[in-house]
Amino acid sequence: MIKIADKIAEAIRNHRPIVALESTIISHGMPYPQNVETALAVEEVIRANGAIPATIGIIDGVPIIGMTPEEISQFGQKKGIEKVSRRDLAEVMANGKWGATTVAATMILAAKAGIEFFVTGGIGGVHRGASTTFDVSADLQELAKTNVTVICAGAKAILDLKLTLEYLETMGVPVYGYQTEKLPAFYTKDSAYRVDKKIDTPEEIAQIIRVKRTFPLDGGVLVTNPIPDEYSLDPNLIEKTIVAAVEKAREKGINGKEITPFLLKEIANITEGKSLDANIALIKNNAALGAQIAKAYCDIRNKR
Ligand code: PSU
Ligand code: MN
Repeated sequence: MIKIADKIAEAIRNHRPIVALESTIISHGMPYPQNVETALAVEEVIRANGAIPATIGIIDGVPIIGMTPEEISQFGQKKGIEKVSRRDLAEVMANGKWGATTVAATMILAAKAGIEFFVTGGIGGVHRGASTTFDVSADLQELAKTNVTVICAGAKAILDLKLTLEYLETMGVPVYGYQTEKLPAFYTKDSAYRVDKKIDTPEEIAQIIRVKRTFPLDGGVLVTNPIPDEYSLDPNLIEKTIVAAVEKAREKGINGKEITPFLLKEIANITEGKSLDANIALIKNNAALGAQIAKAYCDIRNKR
């Protein structure tokens, strides 16, 4: 029921390092044409760092593992593509629709294809005000149960980072900081919160994942990678922007799956594109690290 591109299928057979990429960031996370340019550039960064990229999305009801550049380009321009998380997967497939996969849905499809690493910008989490709205992204549940390592720049401060960390701890998901002890907050290098452990090299992360997988201990791993210094935005400005965006969403009564894309667009508008530049820079940065971790992991596994 899924289509794996020939190149990816061959790489899986030969135990080569593969890095999955999501498609919600293309259709809902960035405007055209930056979305397509970024998606293709991120694939290039992964190749340059010794791994094979596999962008995942749903076309005419079929999950594609390893979209072609043409498919990515169509994805970035087509209007009305549905955002697909775990809940939406079967319906979109059954009805032959196009679907943009979130972190949760991309993890599911990657795992089914046998891909163990996945790079994105930011994960979903526990939203501000979740004690009354109950808005907790399905990404967190997926990290709890699906055997994929997700490399990201932390979570946007549109979320309640403290509650997000508590939730991940409860669900048994380790949160590692790449060369940092503080949880990166997407647009900013750090936050007030500590990660579970600082890790300094891709090899060190690969060793831990190797133990987790051979033991085995089910579930995901979260690697958080700070945005490069030169792109890091002013934390006060970001906080003000986010408070304004969250307030506007509340006034407009936006909720459910619409809220994250709405907040992302609002923030891009308020910061006049600065947030978009930051977003592009951090995902490329994550792609390099993700490829290095995938490669280090394959080196360990293939040695035995
Ligand atoms: N956070 C970002 N950029 C994104 C997303 C989250 O900074 O593009 C997307 C991802 O695809 C993530 C999804 O999996 O939003 C989470 O949506 P929700 O909160 O509805 O689960
Ligand atoms: Mn939600």
